[in-house]
Amino acid sequence: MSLFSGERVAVWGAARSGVAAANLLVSLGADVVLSDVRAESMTGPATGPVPGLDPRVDLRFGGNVIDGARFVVPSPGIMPSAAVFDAARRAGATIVGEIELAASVALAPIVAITGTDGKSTTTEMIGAMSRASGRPTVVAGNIGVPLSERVRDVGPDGLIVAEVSAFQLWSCGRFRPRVAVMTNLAADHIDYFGNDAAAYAQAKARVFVDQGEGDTAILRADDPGVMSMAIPRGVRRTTFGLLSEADWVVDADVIRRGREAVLRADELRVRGRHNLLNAASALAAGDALGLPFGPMLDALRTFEGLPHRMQHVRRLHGLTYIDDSKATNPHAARVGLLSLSSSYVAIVGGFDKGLDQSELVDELAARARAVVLIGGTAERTRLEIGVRLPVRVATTMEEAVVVATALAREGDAVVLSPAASSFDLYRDYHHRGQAFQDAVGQLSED
Ligand code: UMA
Repeated sequence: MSLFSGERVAVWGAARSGVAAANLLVSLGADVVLSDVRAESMTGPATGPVPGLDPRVDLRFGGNVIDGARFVVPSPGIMPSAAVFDAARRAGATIVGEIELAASVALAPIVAITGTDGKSTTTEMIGAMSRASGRPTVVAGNIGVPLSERVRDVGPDGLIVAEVSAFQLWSCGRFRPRVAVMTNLAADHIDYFGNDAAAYAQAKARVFVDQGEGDTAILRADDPGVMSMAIPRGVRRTTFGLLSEADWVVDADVIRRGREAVLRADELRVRGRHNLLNAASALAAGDALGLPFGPMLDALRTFEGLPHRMQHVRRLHGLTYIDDSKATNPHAARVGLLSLSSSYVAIVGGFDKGLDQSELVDELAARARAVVLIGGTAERTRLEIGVRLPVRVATTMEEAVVVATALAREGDAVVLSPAASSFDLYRDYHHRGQAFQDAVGQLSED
């Protein structure tokens, strides 16, 4: 019987995670109230206010409610500083993270992938390796499909590959993945954590806290922030990265396990050293999970990369258009730009999370032909770049693409490399990437 059977549970946020959590809880016999700060009139479809919601859920709008609940499951988009958390604690309710809830009913082992950059690619790589080995596989979590929605789709012979974000981890009381991968730790989302970078790092490190005997922690060897995270006694530590003493070493153009070369960069369809690092951590995870080596390598060799992650969009008049909308922080944007072999014009900007962009600006100054700025970070970035290279400001994506095209020279790439969240102008990074691809599609052949 589940911990939640017969209990009153409040779920906050009636979007993807909240609906999936509410449905799962109802199926476990909980009495569920789902609430959202939105006004009811802002939801819409004729099918009902929240599509896909179990009719047994008590749905409320206009604020997040506790309403006598013993447990509260918040959506990841709700900031830890929200006053309603204090109210819940005062009322004696226990906060349960959505992934913690999902994991509590999982029959298959969970591999959790977190870190600042490369989470989604590594998650999809592990998913592909698991499928290639014939194992029933679920890929879910921050990647877009809530874990609560998919967690019961595989039995004990399967594997659950979960991308987990700091937004999802901080609220977890107990979450024990069989294998946890920490891709890296760079500055991101500090606004969400009340401008406290340590709180962000602590939320990430939460992925290891409940691990124990028989579990594995996969750590980026050349990232001091990752290597200083506390790993519980009995957990096997496996390292990957650019250091020769790592268990899985990424050299200039090859992944080695100790001294033995296992995969060359030119065998992969995805480019750049960051993708070799993603592949090395995926191999380390697959190995820890007992996946067979041959299918793992086959899956990596045919892996096409993710939409909106250095995605090749079009070639036109000697220019290559690339969509890196998924680069939602300066670190990820810089890594994408570093993987380009040509000169480029970058379209940069979005919602300002207040992150340090100095390394990105140095890369732009060193190698970009010009920069086109959009969104909330535009003015700050313009000041930081100064007179080091040509800078234009655009108000729409269409304008940004036209201006970037005019500034580029034959052989250049034109890259959407936002280095910021999309929330000021777009629903999410998919929506922003699609806007870029549509604008590129509208450029005339003549
Ligand atoms: N809301 C409240 N109270 C509040 C604030 C918001 O009720 O105080 C309501 C909003 O009105 C809205 C709902 O909560 O209806 C939004 O919830 P949400 O933002 O958690 O959105 P979901 O659709 O549930 O999406 C979440 C993740 N979103 C965030 O972390 C912001 C998705 O990650 C994830 O794919 C999805 O769950 C499924 O697991 C997106 C993301 O941007 C991709 N993640 C960040 C990132 O990758 O950088 C962490």
